[in-house]
Amino acid sequence: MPDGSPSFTRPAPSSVDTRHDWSVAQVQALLDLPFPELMFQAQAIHRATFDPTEIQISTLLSIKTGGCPEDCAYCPQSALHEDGVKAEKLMAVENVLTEARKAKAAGASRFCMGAAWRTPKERDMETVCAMIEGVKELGLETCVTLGMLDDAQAHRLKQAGLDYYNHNIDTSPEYYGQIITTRTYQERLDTLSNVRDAGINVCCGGIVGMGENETDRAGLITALANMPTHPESVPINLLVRVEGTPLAHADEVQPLDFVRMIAAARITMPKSRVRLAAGRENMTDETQTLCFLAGANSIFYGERLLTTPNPQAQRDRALLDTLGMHTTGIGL
Ligand code: SAM
Ligand code: DTB
Ligand code: SF4
Repeated sequence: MPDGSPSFTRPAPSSVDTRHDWSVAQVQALLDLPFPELMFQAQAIHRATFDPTEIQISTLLSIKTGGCPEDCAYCPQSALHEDGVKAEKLMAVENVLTEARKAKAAGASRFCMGAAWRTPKERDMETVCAMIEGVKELGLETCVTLGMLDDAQAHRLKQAGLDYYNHNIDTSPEYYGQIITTRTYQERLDTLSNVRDAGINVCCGGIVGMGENETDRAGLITALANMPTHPESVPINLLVRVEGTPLAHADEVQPLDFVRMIAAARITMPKSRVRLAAGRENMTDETQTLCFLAGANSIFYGERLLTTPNPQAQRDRALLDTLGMHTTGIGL
């Protein structure tokens, strides 16, 4: 805390219990708590493990856009959906570094590079490793999301200096088959264990608003919370409904139901960074604030996610200022 800042109540970190044996019913019971009780529990845990006024910011860049062979129903980058996203080639390393410099100047602490691949090809791995090395040299944390990885690919990324790998389980094991048919849940878990075994931090979360029921929402949190090691970063995305994708007209999520998901992630994964990820463009400042109060302490920062808009940096700065919140590392 900077000098002169007000102090805030924080229980001792030792009081936080990290469990990996949640039942879906227990997580469901959390989601069903009276809202004030759920928020109190989430805040108590948040304050024991983190500074509740601090937020980590990551900037995303799509280094290879569109033309993806997978059929993820939510995704505008699948070649199987007619949504206007055109397939592009992998970006040149220098152009990626130019974007990373801009992100650093704007105050991001982590730079996340996403590619619309099922799995990276050999020659692409070389280019991506050069990007990771270059971004690291700028003093930013690195994250990539490239699809499925085998053991050797994970080790190669680690050698290049990769800090985080993002690979989401997206939804509950039961609902997964309604959303993706070209890649199994088990294949996702295998990639995650290859990443973990290579010593790379794991970024893994899911999406709310894909037509899943309440049990599926509890199932998503349970699957994340019961991983042998909790993911260091847990992105909770609100579906960005893109015209032309099969989920373009999915039912809207009630804002407080989304806040409940953030709180459940915070309570079950006390030491993880919970990210209020995609979907902020269509959220009020008040909903975002409730997400921060529920324990979200990371956001994507910058005008674009991968292919869809994210709030303007100025709006985010104004919101954080209003709330008296500050960012990790380099300030905004
Ligand atoms: N192709 C790689 C993969 O799927 O593993 C990496 C990129 S993919 C776009 C990364 C994640 O973005 C997906 O797993 C999904 O959780 C999220 N995502 C994609 N489209 C989204 C949307 N319309 N709304 C919210 N999240 C989305
Ligand atoms: C994650 O969980 N969300 C990000 C990131 N990881 C790669 C992606 C959100 C994508 C939203 C739709 C788009 O912009 O294409
Ligand atoms: Fe491809 Fe990833 Fe989009 Fe699925 S989420 S279609 S794998 S880019």
